[in-house]
Amino acid sequence: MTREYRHVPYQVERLSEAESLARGRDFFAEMDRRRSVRFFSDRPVPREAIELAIRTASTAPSGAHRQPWTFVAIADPEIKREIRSAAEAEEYESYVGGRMPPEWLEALAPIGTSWEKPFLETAPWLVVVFEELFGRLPDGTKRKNYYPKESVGIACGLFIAALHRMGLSTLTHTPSPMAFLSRILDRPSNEKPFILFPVGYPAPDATVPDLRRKGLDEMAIWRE
Ligand code: IYR
Repeated sequence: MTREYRHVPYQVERLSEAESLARGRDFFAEMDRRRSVRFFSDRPVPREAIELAIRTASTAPSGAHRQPWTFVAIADPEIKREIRSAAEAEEYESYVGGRMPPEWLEALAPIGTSWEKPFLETAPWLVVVFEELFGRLPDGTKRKNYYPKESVGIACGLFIAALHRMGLSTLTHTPSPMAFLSRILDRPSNEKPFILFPVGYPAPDATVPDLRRKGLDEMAIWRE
């Protein structure tokens, strides 16, 4: 049985070209100040900020509007400790135990990452995003999701932008492999850990690698 969504008028602001560009410039300037952060303050972050970021993330387009995501927000120090310990055990294997090939270690060397992840306890919140590989119908049978990886990826981008807008910092942390997150957070097998975001205000003395972003001419091709 197919049921169509009713169509309703699209009520969004219609802007002049000048206003449109002015907003675009402002937004770009603001987003261009965003950096991934590994040094967090322990200053508390209200739960509402996390709620707003999750709600912003959930405005992402998704394949067949299946919204294939779950956000687990953790402030409990006990769970954060457990996550840090499990993440560091995996990362130790990767960095020190030889699981990451030399080429990968070389690629990361300029960023200065290591198996140690103190931010997993310092940041007041950890938000683990799960990708829903397939859904369940009321009778328990599987219901296919479409483009879940792309959908969750877009949602994560919006999540990052929302946090930045609130003056909060995060990191797209992907301890590998991430199965321990399903176990610790008790998520079902149709959900796969996607990204672990530590969230907080940056430490007052936080530093970031002096990276440069690609210029427009290095990434855009025009066929006007
Ligand atoms: N998961 C590891 C390794 C790592 C991988 C990439 I690709 C990075 O850009 C950064 C780190 C870690 O989180 O340290």
